[in-house]
Amino acid sequence: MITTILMNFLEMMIQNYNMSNNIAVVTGANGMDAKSITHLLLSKDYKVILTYRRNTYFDEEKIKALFNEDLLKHPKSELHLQVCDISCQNSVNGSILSILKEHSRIDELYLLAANSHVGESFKNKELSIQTNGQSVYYFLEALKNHSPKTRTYFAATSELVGGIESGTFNEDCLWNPRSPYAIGKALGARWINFYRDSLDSNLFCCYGILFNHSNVYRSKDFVIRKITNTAAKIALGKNNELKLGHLEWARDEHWSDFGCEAMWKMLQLDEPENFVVGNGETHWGEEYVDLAFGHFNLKWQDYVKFDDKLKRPNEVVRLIADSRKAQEKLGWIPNRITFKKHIKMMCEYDYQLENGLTPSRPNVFEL
Ligand code: F7E
Repeated sequence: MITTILMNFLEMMIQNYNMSNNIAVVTGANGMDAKSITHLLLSKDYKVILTYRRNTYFDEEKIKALFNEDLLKHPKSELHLQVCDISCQNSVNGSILSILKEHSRIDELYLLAANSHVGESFKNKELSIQTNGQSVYYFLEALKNHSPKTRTYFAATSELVGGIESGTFNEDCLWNPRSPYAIGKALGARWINFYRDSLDSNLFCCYGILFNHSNVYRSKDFVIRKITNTAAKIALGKNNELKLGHLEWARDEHWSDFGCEAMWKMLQLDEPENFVVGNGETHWGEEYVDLAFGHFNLKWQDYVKFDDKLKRPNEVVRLIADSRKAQEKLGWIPNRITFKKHIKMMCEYDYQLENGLTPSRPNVFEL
């Protein structure tokens, strides 16, 4: 009798386990990509656990409010927050253990937290290596010991490339990291390969070399948002100049939600592989300012001023992706919106925001 009851109970547990939604942990709750992929995962009925570093700038209620609509639309989805300092091995290990204790398993882990400002990394070299590189080791070691079935995505970066004078960049090209940020990311990517290929771990883990990407969650210290936001302020008479380091840079820029879709697709493959993700077209700094100021019928030459203090000691000039592998194996589609439309959507959002309104995030999957 007791055996039958126990058997039934076990069967029920197994059934519940299999039927419950996928569980994903996403690091870096304050960042653009973490917010963007959380929208995507919630729309797929995931239970998402967003991690954040406890500091004075984190507003739990504000972050949760971003996802209210997703949770209402997808009542099976769930959102949870978890404190985790990725630069500390004890904190990473403790967070993984407490998530496993509370939620029983982790199906997918998205390592997106980083010190992501390339310019700033020259001032905080060691911290950049630790958060952008060594933290990957902390997570993979914790998974190896406590959750070896978890699938992990790590956000590598086109900054590994170091700039290319001509041609495009694919998965086989040599890296030439030119900033502490990129050196950290290179280390993180090497840890991924190590834990995937080494026989005593054999984890399902991979990285994406995402070229520049942005949306309205981009923070204003990155050049694209600095441009669209300041142009909007100038159009509203709230500002009268935009200070930049220079305009001699060219970037291959896609809308962040599309890059996040590629991350998710990478973790659905049968075998883990690394991918380059980018549109395959590059735009010079002058085109960025021309389109943004042009959107408000302004001439950028009347407002843009240059300041050498905003230049980097080591500049990455031109970046352009060859994402054919992602297109073939992930079915990832580049250039779903034009660069002009990309800038326009950010300008429109910033105009409303600076005008005291509460603009909604463009959902590019519904355009
Ligand atoms: O700079 C130049 C700057 O800081 C773009 C990060 O997400 O993408 C991003 O890195 C370009 C650079 O982004 C200013 O020197 C001129 O050439 O917007 P950014 P980034 O360095 O391309 C990659 C893929 C990542 O992985 C990174 O995490 O613009 N630039 N004047 C300026 N940049 C800034 N921020 N501010 C200026 O005033």
